[in-house]
Amino acid sequence: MTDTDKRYMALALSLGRRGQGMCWPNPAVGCVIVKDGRIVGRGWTQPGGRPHAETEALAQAGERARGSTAYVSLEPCAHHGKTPPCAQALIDAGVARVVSAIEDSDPRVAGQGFEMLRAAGVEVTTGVMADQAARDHAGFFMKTEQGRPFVTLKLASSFDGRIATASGQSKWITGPDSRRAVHAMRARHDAVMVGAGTARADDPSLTVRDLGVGHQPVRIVVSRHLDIPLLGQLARTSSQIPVWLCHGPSPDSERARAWQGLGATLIPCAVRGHHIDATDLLQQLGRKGLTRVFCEGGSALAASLLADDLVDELVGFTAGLAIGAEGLPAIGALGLEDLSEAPSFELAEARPVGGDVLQVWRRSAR
Ligand code: AOF
Ligand code: ZN
Repeated sequence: MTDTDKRYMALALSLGRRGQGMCWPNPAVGCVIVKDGRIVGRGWTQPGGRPHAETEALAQAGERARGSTAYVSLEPCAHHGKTPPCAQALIDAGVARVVSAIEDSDPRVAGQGFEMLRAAGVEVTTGVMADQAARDHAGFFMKTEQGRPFVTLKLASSFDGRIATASGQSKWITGPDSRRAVHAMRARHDAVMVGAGTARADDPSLTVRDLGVGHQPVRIVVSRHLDIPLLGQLARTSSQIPVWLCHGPSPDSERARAWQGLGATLIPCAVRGHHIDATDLLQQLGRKGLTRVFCEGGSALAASLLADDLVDELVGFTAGLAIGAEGLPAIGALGLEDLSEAPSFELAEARPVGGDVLQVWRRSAR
């Protein structure tokens, strides 16, 4: 592995990230083809997951792929799926060397892509920038290995961790720069998810706005009783941008019919205690193909996810406001008896955003 390999892999990884939020159920892969020190092809997984990154890059490279090196941010696929295997396409194009970041966790591939290439006499180097690739593909790996999407929990709160005043005022705790950053984060996720309390209190549209982004994530509301306003922003836009409603057993049939009439997808989930079972909820979303979910609260849903150890990343936008104990806490009761039971995270990033502070915390290895 050389510095040149790392440089081209960094480019392949950044191309791959362009597809995040759009390629599910497939991973967002990037590919760069280099011939005699020049880039002759670039590609990334296309919306909906196909064509794959290698197909795109090979098409651009054409004849120049012969004798080239292909940098791919994931192992090239080996299976005959909806498209022929990328490993075979690389072989057929005469690629001399393949540099890959990390093995594919899909059991149909899992090392067989590398084997196929080696058997055909292609030189294979693996593990280049594997840590970054593991982070970029974390959603896809989580879905194939654990059946659930990667979960980012975003909280926008006051300095003292409150998301609303006692009277329920919750809009604009954090500033416009934070809101723009949130929209950019939404765009890189397959779905944005909130609890019913938040849907009722804030009437959010949960869309990506003002960024020139055409793609919109799925909007998910978790509501045991489907108790979500039928005249709000979500209902108004549900025929254009998908709304999925995760509900408990035997919901109110009139509400269910009304939402179905508006084009929403209803997803029945198991219930534990008074709430939707967070583990079952995420398994259902994994079955639907989601790889990356951006949860924006509220406090009950955040607590259910944390209590079941289902939060992979925390994103906090903190404003210089103090709301006090009568305000609504960002995270509901977790029922901890000892500090050692507290879900814990490691700091990955901290920086000012406008007048607020952004923190990103990643789940500690456990
Ligand atoms: C690649 N390059 O850009 C992607 C890959 O349903 P299919 O046939 O499209 O196959 C999906 C699988 O292909 C997916 O589970 C993962 O293993 C791999 N994704 N592979 O070589 C790509 N997106
Ligand atoms: Zn492929």
